[in-house]
Amino acid sequence: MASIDDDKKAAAVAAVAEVRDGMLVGLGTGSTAAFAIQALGERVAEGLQIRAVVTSEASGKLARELGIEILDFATIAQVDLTIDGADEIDSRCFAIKGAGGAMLREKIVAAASARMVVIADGSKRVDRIGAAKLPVEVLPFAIAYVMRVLTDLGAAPTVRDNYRTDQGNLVVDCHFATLEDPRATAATLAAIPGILGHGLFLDEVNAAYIATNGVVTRLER
Ligand code: ABF
Repeated sequence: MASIDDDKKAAAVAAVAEVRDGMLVGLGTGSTAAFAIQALGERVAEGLQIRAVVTSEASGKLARELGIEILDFATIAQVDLTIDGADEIDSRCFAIKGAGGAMLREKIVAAASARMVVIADGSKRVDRIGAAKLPVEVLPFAIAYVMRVLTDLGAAPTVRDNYRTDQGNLVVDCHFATLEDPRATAATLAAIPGILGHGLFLDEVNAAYIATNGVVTRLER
């Protein structure tokens, strides 16, 4: 029987097979994305010609160690293919991301990408997203106000302990009693001053590779 790590790796390798010479690739964050960076590094060592942008300092460090050329995303308007993990993914290719805290950069890189694929082991596959904590990135200046608004919305917010994002901001983990209308929730969160981003990915994900007991399934939007 395949382990969780075997499944993460299998999903990652399947997604990395989409990468072609000349592409600009977006690299996600987290342990599953790290398997993709590893697999991409192996292909680069074999001669694949690509360049990449990263969604976190940690992924940048790993990619550079593997010989992948990393560009400054601030100079990049469009990415060909982004490969990233998730905390939950459903059959609509709706995802909750951000347990790793990098969802703001992940959202920006995903939005800039012609194609974005999520990679995950089977534990992340759900009927409908909503059980996982929904993280939001908050400007420290606004934290007391944002916590009041999120509490009033019934989001049961908690500030992540001893944590700052790569941008120096706070992460607040939320849990809504229901996420029946994720688009409405996304719009509500996006409209709160001081919230800089959130982990609901509703239109960004084009496809997902999900591995369960060594068998990879592809969801296409
Ligand atoms: C990133 O890392 C995040 O969006 C997501 O929260 C997390 C998944 O981590 P892992 O692959 O380690 O479960 O993709």
